[in-house]
Amino acid sequence: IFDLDKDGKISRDEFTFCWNNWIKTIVRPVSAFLIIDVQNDFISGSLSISQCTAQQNGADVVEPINRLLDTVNFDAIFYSLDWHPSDHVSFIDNLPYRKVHPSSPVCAEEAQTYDTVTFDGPHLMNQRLWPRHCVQESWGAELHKDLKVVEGAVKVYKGTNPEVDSYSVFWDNKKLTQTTLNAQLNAKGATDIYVCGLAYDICVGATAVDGLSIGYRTILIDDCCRGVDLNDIERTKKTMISNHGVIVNSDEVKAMV
Ligand code: VGL
Ligand code: ZN
Repeated sequence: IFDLDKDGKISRDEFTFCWNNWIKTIVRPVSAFLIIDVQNDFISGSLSISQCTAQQNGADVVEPINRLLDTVNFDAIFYSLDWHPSDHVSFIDNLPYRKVHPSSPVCAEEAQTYDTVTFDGPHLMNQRLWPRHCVQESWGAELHKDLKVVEGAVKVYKGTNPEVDSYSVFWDNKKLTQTTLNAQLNAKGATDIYVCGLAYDICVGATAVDGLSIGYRTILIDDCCRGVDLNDIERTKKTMISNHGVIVNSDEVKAMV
């Protein structure tokens, strides 16, 4: 019944027709757009990813994200914000106030920004050290001024516990506490989450992988992400694919939603 192309595949037009007229009416996907941490500090502030090994420009995500907000009819829209208290465990300048365990790969005296140390405490915890960034209410924690903030969208704040970092927008890194994201997705009946933002290999990757493990159909929008390290970005994509995630470009999204 289908016109197949020469590789025996259904053509894109035909697929779009089937998707819109038959599949969607049966599956009834409910889409949520998750825009992760498009904040000043990651773009031009203290943790600017342009200074990291991948040397990417975080501001590049603003235009394609705005275009999606203008053109795609998502059922729900979420913005996450990295939102740290001043004494946050991930800030390298707070290291003197914390206890590094003897088993740490790097000792407190030698630790440099981007190193991972093992903190002592109720439980041992590996933590990468970052420059002070996204401090609550500071300019660095604000969303980029050109990013469209849609009326009715939900903001989710993470990394608010001084004792534990939070890369995923669902969970802190120790999986001790959840943010409100999952409950709010459930409240809206979301089945499909479209994930993008900063940083690709840190918070975007962690959120997308958690989304898959919770059971959302999870779509990573490649050209709306920028990251810290090219190898880690590749690793993130492989993990997504091996967990049945989908990676697309923003020009493909309109036909999927
Ligand atoms: C992030 C490093 C530290 C991120 C947050 O949003 O990707 N990266 N805190
Ligand atoms: Zn952070």
